[in-house]
Amino acid sequence: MANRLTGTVVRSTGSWNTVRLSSEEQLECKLRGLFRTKGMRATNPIAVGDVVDITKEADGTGSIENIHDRRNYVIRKSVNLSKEVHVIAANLDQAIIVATVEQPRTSMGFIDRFLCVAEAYSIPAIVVLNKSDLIVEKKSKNLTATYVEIYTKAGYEVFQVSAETGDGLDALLKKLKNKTTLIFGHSGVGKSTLLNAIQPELDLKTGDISAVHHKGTHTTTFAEMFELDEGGFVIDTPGVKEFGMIDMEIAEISHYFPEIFRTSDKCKFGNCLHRNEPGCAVRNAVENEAIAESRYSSYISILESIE
Ligand SMILES: Nc1nc2c(ncn2[C@@H]2O[C@H](COP(=O)(O)OP(=O)(O)OP(=O)(O)O)[C@@H](O)[C@H]2O)c(=O)[nH]1
Ligand SMILES: [Mg+2]
Ligand SMILES: [Zn+2]
Repeated sequence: MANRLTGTVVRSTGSWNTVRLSSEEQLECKLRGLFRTKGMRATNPIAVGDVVDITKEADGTGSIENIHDRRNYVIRKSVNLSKEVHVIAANLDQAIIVATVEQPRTSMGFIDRFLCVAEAYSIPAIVVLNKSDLIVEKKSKNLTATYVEIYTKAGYEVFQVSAETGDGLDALLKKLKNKTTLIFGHSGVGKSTLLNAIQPELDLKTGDISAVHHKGTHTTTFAEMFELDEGGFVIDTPGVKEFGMIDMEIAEISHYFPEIFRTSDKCKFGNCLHRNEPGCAVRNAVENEAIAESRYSSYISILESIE
Protein backbone atom coordinates (compact mmCIF):
# COMPACT_ATOMS: atom_id res chain seq x y z
CA MET A 1 0.00 0.00 0.00
CA ALA A 2 1.31 3.40 -0.97
CA ASN A 3 0.74 5.32 2.25
CA ARG A 4 1.47 2.52 4.64
CA LEU A 5 3.95 3.52 7.34
CA THR A 6 5.60 1.80 10.26
CA GLY A 7 6.00 3.37 13.69
CA THR A 8 6.23 2.74 17.42
CA VAL A 9 3.43 3.24 19.92
CA VAL A 10 4.60 5.81 22.47
CA ARG A 11 1.32 6.27 24.31
CA SER A 12 -1.84 4.22 24.46
CA THR A 13 -4.94 5.48 26.22
CA GLY A 14 -7.60 3.07 25.11
CA SER A 15 -9.05 3.96 21.76
CA TRP A 16 -6.31 6.40 20.76
CA ASN A 17 -2.68 5.53 20.36
CA THR A 18 0.13 7.95 19.69
CA VAL A 19 2.45 6.47 17.10
CA ARG A 20 5.93 7.84 16.55
CA LEU A 21 6.94 7.75 12.91
CA SER A 22 10.15 9.72 13.33
CA SER A 23 11.53 12.19 15.85
CA GLU A 24 9.61 14.91 14.02
CA GLU A 25 6.34 13.14 13.43
CA GLN A 26 3.81 11.58 15.75
CA LEU A 27 0.30 10.61 14.77
CA GLU A 28 -2.85 9.88 16.73
CA CYS A 29 -4.06 6.48 15.57
CA LYS A 30 -7.05 4.25 16.07
CA LEU A 31 -7.09 0.52 15.95
CA ARG A 32 -8.82 -0.71 12.86
CA GLY A 33 -10.91 -3.81 13.34
CA LEU A 34 -10.48 -6.25 16.14
CA PHE A 35 -7.08 -7.37 17.27
CA ARG A 36 -6.53 -10.41 19.34
CA THR A 37 -3.30 -10.71 21.21
CA LYS A 38 -1.97 -14.14 20.46
CA GLY A 39 -2.23 -16.62 23.28
CA MET A 40 -3.19 -14.17 26.01
CA ARG A 41 -6.23 -12.37 27.25
CA ALA A 42 -5.04 -8.84 27.64
CA THR A 43 -7.00 -5.79 28.76
CA ASN A 44 -5.01 -3.81 26.20
CA PRO A 45 -4.42 -5.16 22.70
CA ILE A 46 -1.76 -2.51 22.08
CA ALA A 47 0.98 -1.42 24.43
CA VAL A 48 3.69 1.21 24.49
CA GLY A 49 6.64 -0.10 22.52
CA ASP A 50 4.56 -2.01 19.99
CA VAL A 51 5.67 -1.63 16.40
CA VAL A 52 2.69 -1.04 14.16
CA ASP A 53 1.85 -0.51 10.51
CA ILE A 54 -0.51 2.38 9.90
CA THR A 55 -2.23 4.14 7.06
CA LYS A 56 -2.90 7.85 7.10
CA GLU A 57 -6.50 8.99 6.91
CA ALA A 58 -7.77 12.11 5.18
CA ASP A 59 -8.44 13.83 8.51
CA GLY A 60 -4.80 13.60 9.55
CA THR A 61 -5.21 10.70 11.97
CA GLY A 62 -3.97 7.19 11.36
CA SER A 63 -5.37 3.67 11.34
CA ILE A 64 -3.40 0.85 12.84
CA GLU A 65 -3.54 -2.03 10.38
CA ASN A 66 -1.08 -4.45 11.86
CA ILE A 67 0.87 -5.06 15.07
CA HIS A 68 4.30 -6.61 14.62
CA ASP A 69 5.26 -9.65 16.69
CA ARG A 70 6.73 -8.59 20.02
CA ARG A 71 10.37 -9.29 20.76
CA ASN A 72 9.41 -9.38 24.43
CA TYR A 73 7.03 -7.68 26.87
CA VAL A 74 6.26 -7.25 30.53
CA ILE A 75 2.78 -8.14 31.70
CA ARG A 76 1.05 -8.24 35.02
CA LYS A 77 -2.26 -9.59 36.14
CA SER A 78 -5.06 -7.08 36.14
CA VAL A 79 -6.14 -6.19 39.62
CA ASN A 80 -9.83 -6.88 39.22
CA LEU A 81 -10.06 -9.35 36.40
CA SER A 82 -7.75 -12.07 37.55
CA LYS A 83 -7.90 -14.00 34.26
CA GLU A 84 -6.84 -11.02 32.23
CA VAL A 85 -3.39 -9.55 31.93
CA HIS A 86 -2.23 -6.04 31.28
CA VAL A 87 0.67 -5.54 28.94
CA ILE A 88 2.84 -2.85 30.55
CA ALA A 89 5.19 -2.40 27.59
CA ALA A 90 6.69 -4.32 24.69
CA ASN A 91 10.02 -4.60 22.85
CA LEU A 92 12.32 -3.61 25.69
CA ASP A 93 16.10 -3.71 25.98
CA GLN A 94 16.06 -3.48 29.76
CA ALA A 95 13.91 -2.65 32.76
CA ILE A 96 14.60 -0.51 35.79
CA ILE A 97 12.85 -1.09 39.06
CA VAL A 98 12.90 2.17 40.97
CA ALA A 99 12.75 1.56 44.70
CA THR A 100 13.17 3.70 47.78
CA VAL A 101 14.33 2.84 51.26
CA GLU A 102 12.64 5.95 52.68
CA GLN A 103 9.39 7.69 51.74
CA PRO A 104 7.97 5.21 50.90
CA ARG A 105 9.92 2.02 51.67
CA THR A 106 9.77 -0.50 48.86
CA SER A 107 9.65 -4.05 50.17
CA MET A 108 12.20 -6.52 48.92
CA GLY A 109 9.34 -8.86 48.10
CA PHE A 110 8.00 -6.37 45.58
CA ILE A 111 11.42 -5.89 43.99
CA ASP A 112 11.93 -9.65 43.83
CA ARG A 113 8.61 -10.28 42.11
CA PHE A 114 9.45 -7.75 39.44
CA LEU A 115 12.97 -9.10 38.95
CA CYS A 116 11.56 -12.61 38.68
CA VAL A 117 9.18 -11.59 35.90
CA ALA A 118 11.91 -9.66 34.08
CA GLU A 119 14.08 -12.80 34.19
CA ALA A 120 11.17 -14.87 32.92
CA TYR A 121 11.03 -12.68 29.83
CA SER A 122 14.84 -12.46 29.56
CA ILE A 123 14.78 -8.70 30.04
CA PRO A 124 17.91 -7.43 31.80
CA ALA A 125 16.88 -5.65 34.99
CA ILE A 126 18.55 -2.92 36.99
CA VAL A 127 17.76 -1.80 40.53
CA VAL A 128 17.70 1.95 41.15
CA LEU A 129 17.47 3.17 44.73
CA ASN A 130 16.19 6.72 44.52
CA LYS A 131 15.97 9.47 47.17
CA SER A 132 19.49 8.86 48.46
CA ASP A 133 19.32 12.41 49.89
CA LEU A 134 16.85 11.10 52.48
CA ILE A 135 19.28 8.46 53.73
CA VAL A 136 20.75 10.29 56.69
CA GLU A 137 19.97 8.28 59.78
CA LYS A 138 22.16 5.34 60.65
CA LYS A 139 19.24 2.94 60.42
CA SER A 140 18.43 4.05 56.86
CA LYS A 141 22.08 3.89 55.89
CA ASN A 142 22.37 0.34 57.14
CA LEU A 143 19.19 -0.70 55.42
CA THR A 144 20.34 0.88 52.15
CA ALA A 145 23.64 -0.98 52.42
CA THR A 146 21.66 -4.20 52.88
CA TYR A 147 19.60 -3.55 49.75
CA VAL A 148 22.75 -2.83 47.76
CA GLU A 149 24.49 -5.93 49.02
CA ILE A 150 21.56 -8.27 48.43
CA TYR A 151 20.91 -7.22 44.85
CA THR A 152 24.54 -6.92 43.90
CA LYS A 153 25.16 -10.40 45.24
CA ALA A 154 22.15 -11.70 43.33
CA GLY A 155 23.81 -10.42 40.17
CA TYR A 156 22.05 -7.12 39.53
CA GLU A 157 23.49 -3.69 38.99
CA VAL A 158 22.36 -1.31 41.71
CA PHE A 159 22.41 2.47 41.33
CA GLN A 160 21.98 4.81 44.27
CA VAL A 161 20.64 8.11 43.04
CA SER A 162 18.81 11.22 44.06
CA ALA A 163 16.51 12.88 41.55
CA GLU A 164 16.43 15.79 43.99
CA THR A 165 20.17 16.52 44.16
CA GLY A 166 21.24 14.84 40.90
CA ASP A 167 23.54 12.50 42.76
CA GLY A 168 24.38 9.35 40.78
CA LEU A 169 22.45 10.38 37.68
CA ASP A 170 25.41 10.52 35.30
CA ALA A 171 26.15 6.84 35.77
CA LEU A 172 22.48 6.00 35.32
CA LEU A 173 22.19 8.06 32.16
CA LYS A 174 25.13 6.16 30.63
CA LYS A 175 23.18 2.99 31.23
CA LEU A 176 20.15 4.35 29.38
CA LYS A 177 22.03 5.45 26.28
CA ASN A 178 20.76 3.91 23.04
CA LYS A 179 18.48 1.47 24.86
CA THR A 180 14.74 1.24 25.34
CA THR A 181 14.20 1.10 29.08
CA LEU A 182 11.07 0.45 31.09
CA ILE A 183 10.85 2.46 34.32
CA PHE A 184 8.79 0.59 36.88
CA GLY A 185 8.01 0.89 40.59
CA HIS A 186 5.51 1.92 43.24
CA SER A 187 3.76 5.25 43.06
CA GLY A 188 5.76 8.01 44.71
CA VAL A 189 9.24 6.52 44.37
CA GLY A 190 10.13 9.29 41.95
CA LYS A 191 10.11 7.68 38.51
CA SER A 192 8.91 10.81 36.73
CA THR A 193 11.09 13.09 38.87
CA LEU A 194 14.11 10.99 37.89
CA LEU A 195 13.33 11.34 34.20
CA ASN A 196 12.87 15.10 34.60
CA ALA A 197 16.22 15.30 36.37
CA ILE A 198 17.88 13.44 33.50
CA GLN A 199 16.11 15.50 30.85
CA PRO A 200 14.32 18.63 32.13
CA GLU A 201 12.48 19.32 28.84
CA LEU A 202 10.37 16.24 29.47
CA ASP A 203 8.60 18.30 32.11
CA LEU A 204 6.66 15.31 33.40
CA LYS A 205 4.02 15.81 36.03
CA THR A 206 5.28 14.73 39.43
CA GLY A 207 3.47 14.09 42.65
CA ASP A 208 3.22 15.96 45.85
CA ILE A 209 4.84 13.85 48.55
CA SER A 210 1.98 14.47 50.97
CA ALA A 211 -0.48 13.05 48.46
CA VAL A 212 1.49 9.87 47.93
CA HIS A 213 0.29 8.24 51.10
CA HIS A 214 -3.36 8.64 50.22
CA LYS A 215 -4.42 5.46 48.55
CA GLY A 216 -5.11 5.40 44.86
CA THR A 217 -2.95 8.41 44.11
CA HIS A 218 -1.10 8.08 40.86
CA THR A 219 0.53 11.08 39.34
CA THR A 220 1.43 9.34 36.11
CA THR A 221 -1.71 7.79 34.66
CA PHE A 222 -0.53 6.22 31.40
CA ALA A 223 2.66 4.55 30.31
CA GLU A 224 4.52 6.78 27.87
CA MET A 225 7.72 6.50 25.90
CA PHE A 226 10.11 9.43 25.55
CA GLU A 227 13.21 9.91 23.44
CA LEU A 228 16.41 10.87 25.22
CA ASP A 229 18.63 13.59 23.75
CA GLU A 230 21.60 11.31 24.44
CA GLY A 231 19.98 8.54 22.40
CA GLY A 232 17.58 5.86 23.53
CA PHE A 233 14.07 5.75 24.91
CA VAL A 234 12.57 5.56 28.37
CA ILE A 235 9.07 4.44 29.28
CA ASP A 236 7.57 6.15 32.32
CA THR A 237 4.76 4.13 33.88
CA PRO A 238 2.08 4.71 36.51
CA GLY A 239 3.06 3.28 39.88
CA VAL A 240 1.52 -0.02 40.87
CA LYS A 241 0.53 -1.12 44.35
CA GLU A 242 1.06 -4.78 43.85
CA PHE A 243 2.66 -6.73 41.10
CA GLY A 244 0.28 -9.51 40.15
CA MET A 245 2.44 -12.31 38.83
CA ILE A 246 1.48 -14.18 35.74
CA ASP A 247 1.19 -17.94 35.92
CA MET A 248 4.42 -19.84 35.83
CA GLU A 249 5.38 -23.46 36.22
CA ILE A 250 6.52 -24.22 39.74
CA ALA A 251 9.73 -25.84 38.55
CA GLU A 252 10.77 -22.83 36.48
CA ILE A 253 10.57 -20.16 39.21
CA SER A 254 14.02 -20.95 40.56
CA HIS A 255 15.39 -20.26 37.06
CA TYR A 256 14.35 -16.64 37.52
CA PHE A 257 16.35 -16.10 40.70
CA PRO A 258 19.85 -16.07 39.17
CA GLU A 259 21.75 -16.91 42.36
CA ILE A 260 19.35 -19.74 43.23
CA PHE A 261 19.57 -21.10 39.72
CA ARG A 262 23.37 -20.97 39.74
CA THR A 263 23.48 -22.90 43.00
CA SER A 264 20.83 -25.48 42.13
CA ASP A 265 23.06 -27.71 40.01
CA LYS A 266 24.76 -28.73 43.26
CA CYS A 267 21.46 -29.97 44.74
CA LYS A 268 21.27 -33.70 45.23
CA PHE A 269 18.05 -34.04 43.23
CA GLY A 270 17.62 -32.63 39.76
CA ASN A 271 14.01 -31.73 40.47
CA CYS A 272 14.80 -30.08 43.81
CA LEU A 273 12.42 -27.21 44.64
CA HIS A 274 14.75 -26.13 47.46
CA ARG A 275 12.24 -26.56 50.23
CA ASN A 276 12.75 -29.61 52.43
CA GLU A 277 14.59 -31.88 50.04
CA PRO A 278 17.73 -33.53 51.46
CA GLY A 279 21.07 -32.41 50.02
CA CYS A 280 19.71 -29.04 48.89
CA ALA A 281 22.61 -26.76 48.00
CA VAL A 282 20.34 -23.72 47.91
CA ARG A 283 19.17 -24.09 51.50
CA ASN A 284 22.73 -24.71 52.44
CA ALA A 285 23.78 -21.48 50.73
CA VAL A 286 21.04 -19.59 52.59
CA GLU A 287 22.35 -20.95 55.87
CA ASN A 288 25.88 -19.87 54.94
CA GLU A 289 24.52 -16.47 53.89
CA ALA A 290 25.81 -16.94 50.36
CA ILE A 291 22.19 -16.48 49.26
CA ALA A 292 20.18 -13.77 51.00
CA GLU A 293 17.42 -14.97 53.28
CA SER A 294 15.04 -12.35 51.83
CA ARG A 295 15.61 -13.56 48.28
CA TYR A 296 14.98 -17.13 49.36
CA SER A 297 11.78 -16.08 51.20
CA SER A 298 10.56 -14.28 48.07
CA TYR A 299 11.24 -17.40 46.05
CA ILE A 300 9.26 -19.56 48.49
CA SER A 301 6.42 -17.07 48.66
CA ILE A 302 6.10 -16.95 44.86
CA LEU A 303 6.20 -20.75 44.81
CA GLU A 304 3.41 -20.93 47.39
CA SER A 305 1.30 -18.28 45.69
CA ILE A 306 1.30 -20.35 42.51
CA GLU A 307 0.59 -23.69 44.17
N1 LIG B 1 13.74 13.84 48.70
C1 LIG B 1 13.53 13.37 47.48
N2 LIG B 1 12.28 13.39 46.97
C2 LIG B 1 12.08 12.91 45.73
C3 LIG B 1 13.13 12.36 44.96
N3 LIG B 1 12.63 11.92 43.79
C4 LIG B 1 11.32 12.20 43.83
N4 LIG B 1 10.96 12.79 44.98
C5 LIG B 1 9.63 13.23 45.39
O1 LIG B 1 8.76 12.11 45.43
C6 LIG B 1 7.43 12.49 45.07
C7 LIG B 1 6.87 11.56 44.00
O2 LIG B 1 7.60 11.72 42.81
P1 LIG B 1 7.04 11.26 41.38
O3 LIG B 1 8.16 11.46 40.42
O4 LIG B 1 5.75 11.89 41.06
O5 LIG B 1 6.81 9.70 41.64
P2 LIG B 1 6.36 8.58 40.59
O6 LIG B 1 7.15 7.37 40.91
O7 LIG B 1 6.47 9.10 39.21
O8 LIG B 1 4.82 8.34 41.00
P3 LIG B 1 3.59 7.83 40.06
O9 LIG B 1 3.61 8.65 38.82
O10 LIG B 1 2.37 8.06 40.89
O11 LIG B 1 3.85 6.39 39.80
C8 LIG B 1 7.54 13.96 44.62
O12 LIG B 1 7.13 14.77 45.69
C9 LIG B 1 9.01 14.15 44.35
O13 LIG B 1 9.43 15.47 44.55
C10 LIG B 1 14.45 12.34 45.54
O14 LIG B 1 15.44 11.88 44.97
N5 LIG B 1 14.57 12.86 46.80
MG1 LIG C 1 5.11 9.35 37.71
ZN1 LIG D 1 17.74 -27.53 46.19
